Amino acid sequence: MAAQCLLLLACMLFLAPPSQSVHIQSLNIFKKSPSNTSSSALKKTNWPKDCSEIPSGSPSGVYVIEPTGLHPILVYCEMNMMGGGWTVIQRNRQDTEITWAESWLTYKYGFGNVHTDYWLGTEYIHQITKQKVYQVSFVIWDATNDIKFANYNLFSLDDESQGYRLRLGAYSGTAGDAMDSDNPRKVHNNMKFSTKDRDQDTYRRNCAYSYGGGWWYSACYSVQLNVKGAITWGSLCSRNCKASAILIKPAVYH
Ligand SMILES: [Ca+2]
Repeated sequence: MAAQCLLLLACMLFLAPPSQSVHIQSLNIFKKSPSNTSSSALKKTNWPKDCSEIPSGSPSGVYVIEPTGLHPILVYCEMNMMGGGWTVIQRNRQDTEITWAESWLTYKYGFGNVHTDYWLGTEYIHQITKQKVYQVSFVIWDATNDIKFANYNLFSLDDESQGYRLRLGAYSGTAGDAMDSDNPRKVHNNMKFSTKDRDQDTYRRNCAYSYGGGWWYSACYSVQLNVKGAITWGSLCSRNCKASAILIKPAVYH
């Protein structure tokens, strides 16, 4: 199992475009002889558990992290904006090449290109948010390409048996509190995740089938970021936002 994970990681690194580097905190793992792939050897490498464990001052880019209980995964770390240390779990652009209309299983383990537009994986997001108490920042580039923020001081996903239900804390920011609407038909906080092949929304029909991408639908949405060419954030931009990103890092308590 460990050897397979290492091989997968090596392949992912190999496939990264040469112009876009992958930052490796420790190369010790690759200095072992090929035959020495026992789990004890691999466990000596301590990858960051999320991007907040990467030293401040490091550049934004693609890094290897290993959340507790998971194999190493590639993720984009935002190290400049808002104090840095943010793990990027979603990124999309209006002219994205991916359709976002994927199955439950594809959403579970992630898809897209970690250098451009991608979904990290619902299961991986859940596993990361199990480690500590996390906050989230939804970053929205509106129809005029102005950058807006919606921050929630708590963020977690329940496990798969609970439908990856979304848990958000208190809002602050400039984009508007569109994830936590008073309208039960448009709310996203406390909703289960739905995809075209797994309807867990509160609508009599299937929101994900109708609107494409997987999301925490109710009946159906005021926010939809996982969609091709129709990114929506409440009244800020409706199907014409330029781009989005969802960033998480451990909540700071003073
Ligand atoms: Ca339904």
